[in-house]
Amino acid sequence: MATKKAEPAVQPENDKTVTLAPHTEIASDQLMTTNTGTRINDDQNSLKAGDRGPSLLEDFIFREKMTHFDHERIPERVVHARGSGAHGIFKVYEPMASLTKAGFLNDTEIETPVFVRFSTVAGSRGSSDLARDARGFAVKFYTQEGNFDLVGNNIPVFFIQDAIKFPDLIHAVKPEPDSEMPQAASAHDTFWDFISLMPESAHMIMWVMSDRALPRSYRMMEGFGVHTFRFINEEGVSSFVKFHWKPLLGVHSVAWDEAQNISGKDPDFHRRDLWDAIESGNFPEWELGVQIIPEEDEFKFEFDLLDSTKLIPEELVPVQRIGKLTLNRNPDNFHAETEQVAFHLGHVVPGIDFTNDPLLQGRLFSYTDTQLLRLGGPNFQEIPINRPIVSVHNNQRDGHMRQTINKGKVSYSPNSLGGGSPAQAKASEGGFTSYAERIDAGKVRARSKSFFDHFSQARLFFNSQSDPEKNHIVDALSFELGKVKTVAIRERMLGILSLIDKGLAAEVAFALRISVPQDPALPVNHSIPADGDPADYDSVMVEGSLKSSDALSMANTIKDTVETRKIAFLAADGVDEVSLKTVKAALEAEGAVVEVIAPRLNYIISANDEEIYVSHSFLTASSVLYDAVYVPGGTNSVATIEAEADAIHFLNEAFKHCKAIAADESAAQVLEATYFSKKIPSDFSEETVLREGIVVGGDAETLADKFIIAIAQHRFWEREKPRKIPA
Ligand code: HDE
Repeated sequence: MATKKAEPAVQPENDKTVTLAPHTEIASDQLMTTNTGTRINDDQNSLKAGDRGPSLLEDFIFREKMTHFDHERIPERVVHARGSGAHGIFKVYEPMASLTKAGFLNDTEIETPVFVRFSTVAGSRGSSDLARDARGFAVKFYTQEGNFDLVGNNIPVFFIQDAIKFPDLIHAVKPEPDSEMPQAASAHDTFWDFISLMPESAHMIMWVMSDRALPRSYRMMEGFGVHTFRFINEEGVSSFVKFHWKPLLGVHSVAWDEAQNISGKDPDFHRRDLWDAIESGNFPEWELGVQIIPEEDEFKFEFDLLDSTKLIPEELVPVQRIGKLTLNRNPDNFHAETEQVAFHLGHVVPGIDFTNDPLLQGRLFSYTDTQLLRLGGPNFQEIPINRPIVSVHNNQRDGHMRQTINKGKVSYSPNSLGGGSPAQAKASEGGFTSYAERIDAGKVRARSKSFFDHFSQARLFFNSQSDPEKNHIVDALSFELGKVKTVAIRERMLGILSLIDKGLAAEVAFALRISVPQDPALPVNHSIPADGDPADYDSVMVEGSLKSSDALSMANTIKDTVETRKIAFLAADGVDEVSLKTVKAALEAEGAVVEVIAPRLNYIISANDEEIYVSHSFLTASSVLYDAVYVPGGTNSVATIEAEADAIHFLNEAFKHCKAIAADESAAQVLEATYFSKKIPSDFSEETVLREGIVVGGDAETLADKFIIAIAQHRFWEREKPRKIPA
């Protein structure tokens, strides 16, 4: 579990952060200089002829400052522009030698430094964290054998099967090119036009319409390498491998209405959450999981291992947890680190290799190519955050902004003048050798028929969801297609949905008030070659033998901890100290974060005349920024809170978003003033608390215990059914 450290937060060092230190500038107690080190006497006034001007071209101090400012921006990433990064370490549990020779997966003593960047995909750099979207989960391991990048997402499958469709997919989802609307949203015509013509996206669509696309926190989402990769051991034996990240806090989401509100109240919600957790010593942790498939089992599955629209159900191949990632240090500078970090699937180390997944193969080209534009030239690997922790020796030279001073005359190989250096590394010396997969094939532009089952895993995912999760998918599709203006696109999508699940299609059709096409033909994949026969591109209908998989539902996630959950206490002057402090202490002992919210900022005075710190007034706080809410007792405090419209709204909204709610016995009247007063259960047995998520009364310790059980459940989705809360 994440460890809670005493303040102040430490910024742990590792082999990578040590190499960053010489590049780090600290201005404290220093005099101001130009970029050439000349001390600056006046940074307030430009050089002028007379105190009323004009300005003089001679002013090298002004010119340097302004020129640098004029050139501050670099192109944002074409996708995944909005992101947040953190440093950390990775440690393997047991040597993995039987599967891979990768050093960092074999030495249990080594703490491999990592830099991780989380991101949304579609929005631009300044967009909200809470968009309905996949999340990027990119990890750079600075290993003793060079950098290994695991550039994954929080969803284990992808929209398309062949990289050549990626520009089309992204053009469709990005804001429409004439109006540049909508920002960071897939709910528009061009996206659904494309999707409705691409049946291969059906599985991914189920995931992005599910709660997975609305994480509560980056710290509470899974990560996936998506493609099948290869492990290679010392004997050269290869196994297929799928990579997973399993968060130790469980996988949790927010509600869609909540997400939209958070986008207004705090568009940096995920960035702030990650930053604050690390600053306060609540280091986020994930276990690295692998699914291993022996080479000889390549064709044993109902789907193709090279098809990135398919996952391997954990029931078929269990996930072995092989090591732990801990994020323990925030970056010092967003631009230098998070913005300039350059990930690429081609950054591999001996022991890890690629497969022929056509999506993976295309990505191997795209990532370096995009860095050349984004970071301005071929020397981006020399930017401190991108440098490996091992030394670099080759004959690549020059280019814009070259940092390395390569000594000597020789920059070619073979050479005799340099004594043959740098010499190629034998495999026994750690030289990378590609897996000698046998290929014997004609050169064709084609897609394998083994990729044409587009629906069985979309159905598996839908069938695996709990009822509330299914409802959320229906609501999400109704919302997204409701924003689509072209009726024909909505109808085409209903055709696709009915091939996944007829009930799902019927519910979305009901919301849109159009009818589901009866027995729709299996959709043709419309990206067919000009001379192709459409019949050759039909989807095939496969009834997968696995009907449901527990690992796919977030309802089955970890629900036994309240660590790092944010709990709002609504209080005012006259608050009863025992009822506030006892519950606060109990929650904090379990690792939760408590914030007191009051009508005015700074402090309240308790019934015993003690000042109690207030984190937010109702002006700057909102229930959507908290996981649960508690109203402590105290006659005057309760009367003030009951009369405070913002407090009642806070509670109504918390109820609407299915959060745990608690009130001291004497504060019960505050809950009576809410829209959900009729839903307050009269008994508070553990069973009721687990079902309803509302706790009122009892002594403060018992109340705290029950409240903790409720918060750990995360959400009480059953409450959504009546939809009676007008908050
Ligand atoms: Fe990416 N992707 N991608 N992608 N991707 C980029 O590279 C691309 C795909 C992912 O935090 C770009 O440096 C193609 C799958 C992450 O810096 C670009 C295809 C997965 C990040 C690119 C895919 C990802 C990127 C843009 C289809 C999950 C952010 C900026 C073949 C496994 C990394 C950049 C960061 C970023 C291309 C599909 C994950 C353009 C061509 C599948 C996490 O190179």
